Amino acid sequence: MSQRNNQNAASMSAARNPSPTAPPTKHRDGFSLISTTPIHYNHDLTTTTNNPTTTSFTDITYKISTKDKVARIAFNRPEVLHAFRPRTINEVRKALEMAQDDIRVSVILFSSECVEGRTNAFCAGGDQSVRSGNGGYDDGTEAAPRLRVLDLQIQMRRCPKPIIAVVQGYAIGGGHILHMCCDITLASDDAVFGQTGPRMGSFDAGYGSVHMARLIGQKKAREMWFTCRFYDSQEAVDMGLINAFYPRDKLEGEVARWVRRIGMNSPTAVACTKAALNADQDGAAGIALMGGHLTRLFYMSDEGKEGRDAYLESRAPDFHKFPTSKL
Ligand code: S0N
Repeated sequence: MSQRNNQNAASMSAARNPSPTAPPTKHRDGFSLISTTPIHYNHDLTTTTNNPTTTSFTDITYKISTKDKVARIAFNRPEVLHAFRPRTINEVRKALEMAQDDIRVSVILFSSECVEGRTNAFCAGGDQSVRSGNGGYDDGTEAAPRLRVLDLQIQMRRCPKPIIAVVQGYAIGGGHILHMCCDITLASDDAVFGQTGPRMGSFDAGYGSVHMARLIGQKKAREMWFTCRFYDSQEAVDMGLINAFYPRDKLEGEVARWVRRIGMNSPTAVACTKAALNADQDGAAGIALMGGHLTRLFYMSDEGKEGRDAYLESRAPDFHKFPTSKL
């Protein structure tokens, strides 16, 4: 077994070897034992060369690591601080669908390709240069000016796999909202977070407002939107806007640690927890998603299978002979 696998296994068994005299310590969670070796992406699905199912992506990169069970979707428009146009959003939606359906993937990273000589950014929001005469976002790829960023936000909420935003530099406007829609945000120490809508003549009356208030509280959300101030990584952690930040040169390894730990945990438990945490904000659609997980598990139970078998065998079902039916 490799040193990395040894470390990862040790991190899981750390919680299973209690000493009768050891003082309690948070390090018993084994998190610090997990390898921080950067993730190696063995499949680059950005272009059709490696991915016959799609047209090539131009505005994003899309890679997966089968070893670490992770997909990485990254904005790739550094010349505009990764601002998104309609094409960009549609590519992210496609890649997210691929990652969601890929049984080799347990965790999804949402990031950006930072390059030397350019200001770092996760995403500077909607690309203002493709705003058409009537004000809408129009890059010629849709039949009408249309930016499906709200559809993307909902897709991210409905994705059963955890999505981690990896933020370097600016996360501004609609880019800031996308990191908030991720389940977890990890940032570099040079990250900057903010909304600009009221300064630019726009706003997000959906998750960009209500989910933000759930994250950082009503007063702070109103401050962020009404003043359009920017906040650094420390301020973002302090207000609950992000989970953690690291020095830039350590970020990749620390992200790998989070990915590996989440990837070791029960996918069903993680998916059901995500659905439950979203359900109170997402109304009937959120409850339906939670119900979908329950139904999937029920179909696989003895009780669920008895209904199918009885129908196929033309007999009355006996649901009461199974331990799971004793409520
Ligand atoms: C981030 C800022 C402060 C960085 O300033 P800095 O370091 O001085 O860099 P710049 O020289 O300004 O930028 C470098 C190059 O990048 C281009 N650029 C930057 N941002 C954009 C952008 N958003 N669109 C197009 N180009 C951008 C610059 O022009 C520059 O290019 P060159 O080198 O050629 O001059 C600073 O860049 C800044 O303030 N940027 C604007 C950030 C902003 O206001 N973003 C919000 C835009 N609006 C939205 O996101 C709303 C859209 C949206 O998501 C939405 C739409 C419909 C329905 C719902 C939503 C929703 O919000 O959910």
